[in-house]
Amino acid sequence: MIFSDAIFSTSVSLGSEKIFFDTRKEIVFVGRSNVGKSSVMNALFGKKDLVKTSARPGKTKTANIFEVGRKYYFTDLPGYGFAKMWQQMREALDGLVSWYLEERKENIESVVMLIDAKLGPQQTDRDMYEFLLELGMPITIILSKIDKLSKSEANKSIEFAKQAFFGQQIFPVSSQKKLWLRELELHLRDLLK
Ligand SMILES: Nc1nc2c(ncn2[C@@H]2O[C@H](COP(=O)(O)OP(=O)(O)OP(=O)(O)O)[C@@H](O)[C@H]2O)c(=O)[nH]1
Ligand SMILES: [Mg+2]
Repeated sequence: MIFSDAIFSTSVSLGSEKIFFDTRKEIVFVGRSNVGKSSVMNALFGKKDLVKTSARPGKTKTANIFEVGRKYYFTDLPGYGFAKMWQQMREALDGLVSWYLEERKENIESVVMLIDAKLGPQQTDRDMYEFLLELGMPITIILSKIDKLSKSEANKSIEFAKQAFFGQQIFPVSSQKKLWLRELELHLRDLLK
């Protein structure tokens, strides 16, 4: 399905200038470590493991950029807010995320921010959200792993997110059970027009 012509393009670490002269439109994925960023990208690409995932938080340590249809970039950023991560590593990864977003600001059509549907927004999510608003970034909210919730719990989670992220578009999805991905796809296609 979907953005099935995605291919890996490159990885970027803090300070690397690799793609910053490229004006292609871009969608970036952010969220707490282990929230399911890489999984949702695989689901959108219709691939099993083009984007590396892991049950162990902190898998993604560079900005991993994928080219879609030779026209767009979809970028997987390292997760934030993983408490047990070595402090210095955590600061470096947070630095990479904020630096990357600022550098690519002009090209980014939306920052897709994933929130764990069951956990709801945490303080680190609120901090990231404030940062994105300050940068003036267009934002899309995903409630991830919606398969873990009953229908009524899912509705509650959606209502809560609507208040926490007032005015933003919110997409509940399950990468694992392939639920509601079509709505997200259409939204992203619309942004990339
Ligand atoms: N139940 C359920 N589990 C999921 C879903 N999506 C991802 N997971 C699981 O959550 C874990 C983390 O998924 P990743 O996609 O690697 O998360 P990430 O946000 O990229 O994590 P970092 O790279 O560490 O920041 C894996 O064990 C996945 O199998 C989902 O839709 N439902
Ligand atoms: Mg990841």
